[in-house]
Amino acid sequence: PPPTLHQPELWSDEFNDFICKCLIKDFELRPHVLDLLQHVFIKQIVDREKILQKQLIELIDLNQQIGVVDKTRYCRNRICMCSLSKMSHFYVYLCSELYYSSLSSSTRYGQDQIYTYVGDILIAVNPFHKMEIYTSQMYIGAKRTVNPPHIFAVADIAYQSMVSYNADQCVVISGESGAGKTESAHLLVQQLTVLGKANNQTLQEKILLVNSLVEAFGNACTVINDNSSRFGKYLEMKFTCGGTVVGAQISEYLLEKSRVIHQAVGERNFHIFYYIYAGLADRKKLAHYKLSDSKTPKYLCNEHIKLGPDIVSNTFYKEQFDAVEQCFKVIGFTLEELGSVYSTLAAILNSGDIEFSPVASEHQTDKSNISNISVLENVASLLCIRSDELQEALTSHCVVARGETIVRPNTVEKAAEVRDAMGKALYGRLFSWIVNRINALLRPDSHPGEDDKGFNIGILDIFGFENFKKNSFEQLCINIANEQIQFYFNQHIFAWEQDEYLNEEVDARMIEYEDNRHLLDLFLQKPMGMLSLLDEESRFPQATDQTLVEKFGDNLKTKSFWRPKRVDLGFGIHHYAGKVIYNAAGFLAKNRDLLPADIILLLRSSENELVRKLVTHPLTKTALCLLVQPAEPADRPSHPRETTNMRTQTVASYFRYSLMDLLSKMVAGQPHFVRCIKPNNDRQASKFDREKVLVQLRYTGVLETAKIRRQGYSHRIPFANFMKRYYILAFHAHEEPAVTQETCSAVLEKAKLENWAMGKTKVFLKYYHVEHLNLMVQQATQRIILLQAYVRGWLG
Ligand code: AOV
Ligand code: MG
Repeated sequence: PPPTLHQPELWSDEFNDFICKCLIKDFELRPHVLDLLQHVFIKQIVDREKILQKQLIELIDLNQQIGVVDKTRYCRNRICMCSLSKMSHFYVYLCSELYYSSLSSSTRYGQDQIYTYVGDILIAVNPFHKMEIYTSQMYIGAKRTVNPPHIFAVADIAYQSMVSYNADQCVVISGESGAGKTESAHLLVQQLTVLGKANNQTLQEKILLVNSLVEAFGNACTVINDNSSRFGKYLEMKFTCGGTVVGAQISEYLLEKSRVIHQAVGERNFHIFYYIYAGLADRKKLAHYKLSDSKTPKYLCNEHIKLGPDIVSNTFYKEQFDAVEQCFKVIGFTLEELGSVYSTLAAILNSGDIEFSPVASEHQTDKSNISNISVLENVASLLCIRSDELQEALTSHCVVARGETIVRPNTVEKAAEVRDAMGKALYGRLFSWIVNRINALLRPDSHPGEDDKGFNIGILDIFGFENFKKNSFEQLCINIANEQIQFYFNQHIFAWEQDEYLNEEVDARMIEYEDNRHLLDLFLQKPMGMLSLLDEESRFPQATDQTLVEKFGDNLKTKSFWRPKRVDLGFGIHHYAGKVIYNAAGFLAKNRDLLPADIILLLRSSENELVRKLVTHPLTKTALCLLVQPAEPADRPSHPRETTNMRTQTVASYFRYSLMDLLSKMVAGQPHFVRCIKPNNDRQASKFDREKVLVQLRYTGVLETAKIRRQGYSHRIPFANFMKRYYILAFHAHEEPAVTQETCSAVLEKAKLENWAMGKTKVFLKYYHVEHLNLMVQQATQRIILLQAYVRGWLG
C-alpha cells in the first residue's frame, strides 16, 4: 500500500521520504496522491504566504530560478526513472517553486550548498572559506543525479565524455574578478589527475604543481582579489585513448606586464617579487642578489608597504618562496636555471632604482646621465652584461638617416621609459620562458611507432571582468577577452541550438538572450573596430592619446560607446557585464610596447645563458612579449649600434591573434561550462548579496539558460545513432528496423516518454529522457544476459 502522510512540512524530510517511497516503489501517482500533493502544497503556501494559486506560477522569483532548476531536475529525474511520467510537469514544477520559496538560494548558500546545476551548466558561488567537500570520491563514474551538484562531477563528465566519445573536451570557467575561477580550475585539475590515474606518481605530482608555479609569477594582489590572475591560462591535460593522464601543456595569454613597473593604489606587484625577497632574506642571500634589506625597491613601493615587516620578514612570503622553489625542482628545473631566474628577478627590481639626471651643458639640455652608477653596476652584474654598454643603451639611441647610423642622446624621461621597457620585457619573457620550459618538461613522451594519439581536456581560466575606479588599456583587453568568452557561451547555448530547431523544423519556443555580437564588432572589426583604430593611430609618430580618443569618438558610432563629458581622455563602453569608463592615458605607448633594439642586442651579449635565451629564443605563438626586434641574426658583434629593418607588432594585433588562437582551441573540444558567481564584494563568507548575485545571473545569461534548458532539448541525436542505440526497446534484438521518424517515435512511445520532439533528421530529447533511455537499455541488456545464461545452463 502507498505510504501515508500526516500534514507534513513542505519538503520536510518526512515529506521527501513520502515522495521517494511513492516513487521508488513504483506506485503510480494515482489521482488521490496528486490531489494530496496539490492540497498540501497549495494549502501550505496559501496559508503561509497568502498568495493565490495563479500567482504561484508567477512566483518564479529571479533570485530563485537558479535554485529551482536543480530541484526540478531532481524531481523530474526521480519521476522519470521510476516511470511515473504521469505526474504532470506542472506539479513537479510547482513543487520546486514552492520548495524554493521556502528555501531560497541565499539559504542554500548559508548552508554551504555552493553548487547548482542549470541543465548541464554548473553554477559555483564563491564560499570565501575552506570547505570540506573536496576529498570525496563519490563523484567518480557516478550518474550526475545521484549526488549533490559539485565541480568534481564536471570533471567526471568531461573525463567520461572524452573516454566514451573519443573526443577532446574543454571546460570554460567564467565569472568576474574574484568569483572563484582559478580555485575551480585547481579543483578540476585535482580531480582529473585522480580520474586519469597517472602510472607514475611523479607525473601526477608535477601536474598538480603547474598551476601554483605559474600563478606565483602571473598572479598578484588587486583591490578586488588578493590572488588575482593577471594572465589568461589554458591548461590542457593530455590523456591516452584509454584515459591515463600522460602530460600537460599550458598556453598563457596577455600577461599584464605593466604591473612590474607600476601598481595602482592598494595593489601589489606579481607575487614572486615578494616571495623571493622574503625567501632570500631568510637565507641571508639578499646581498648576493644585490637587494637591500633597508630600502624598498621602487618597483615594490606602494603607499604603506614597509620593506621590513611587510616583505623581508613576512613568514607567509617566505613559505611561499620555499613552495615555489619546490615546485620548480619537482617539475624538473635545474639549480642553475633557478639561480638565473632569481638573478633576473633581482635585476628587474634593481633596474627600477636606476635614476637619471639631466646633463647641464650649454648646448645640450636634453641629455641624461645616470645619477647612481652603483645601481647600474648591480643590474649589469646580475644580467652578466657590461655596465658601460647598459649605460649607453639607456641614455642614448640610434637613428638611421640616409644609410648612416647616428647616435642621439635620450632625455631623462626617455631614458626612464627605456629602463621600464626593459624591466617589463625581461619579466614578460621570463614568464613565457618558464611556461615553455614547463611544457617541455611535461610534454607526453612520444614513443616512435606508437599509435596512441590520445585526447585532451582543456581548462580555461582567464582574468575576470574588471571595473576599477580607473581603467586602462589592460582592463580593456581583459574585458574584451571576457566579452569573447561570453559570446562563445551564447553561441553554444542559444544560437546554435535555436538554429538547429529552425533547420529541423522543431517547434520550440525561441528564447531571447542578450547577444553581444555588436560589442565584439565594436572591438574587433576591421578596419573600423577599436583595436584597428588603435593600431592605426599607433603608427603615427605625432599621434597622442588625445588624438586617439578623438578618433574613437569620430568613428565608433554605436550606443555602446560614448565620450563622457568632463573626463579627460575618457571613453565609456557598455559591456555585457556593465558600463566601464576607461582612461586612454598611455594607450598608445602600451600598445606600441617598444623596446629599443640596443637593449635587445645588449642582452644577447649576456654571459648568462638564460638572459641570452630570453632575447633570442623564438617567440612561441602564445608568448606575449612584443618587442621591436631587429631582423639581424642573434650573433652579431657585441656592440649594439646598428638598427635596421625593424619589425613591429602591436599588443592589440597580437591580442587579436591570441584570442583567435584561444577560440580555435576551445571550439575543437566539446565544451562544459562553469559559471562562477561572487556573492558579495567584501570577500566575506556566508554573506549573500542578492542584488549583486542577481546582476551577475542576468548579465551572464544564466536566467535565459535556465529557460532554454527547461524548454529546449539538450540532446539532439541523428536518427541512425538513435536507432542504433535504442531500437532494442521497441524491436526484437535480431530485427533491423528502418531508420525513420516513425521507428524512432515507436521507441520513444514504447518507453512511455513525453515532451520530446521529432526533427527532420534528429530526435530532440531532454537530458532526463536520455538518462531514462540509457537506464532502460541497461536493464534490457541485463535481462538478455540473464536469459542467455539461463538458456545456456538449461542446455548445458
Ligand atoms: P578568480 O580567479 O575568479 O578571480 P579566485 O579563484 O582567485 O577568483 O578566487 C578568489 C578567492 O575566493 C580565493 O583566493 C579564495 O579565497 C576564495 N575561493 C574561491 N573559490 C573557493 C572555493 N571553492 N573554496 C574556498 N575558497 C574559494 V581573477 O583571477 O581576480 O578574475 O583575475
Ligand atoms: Mg583567477
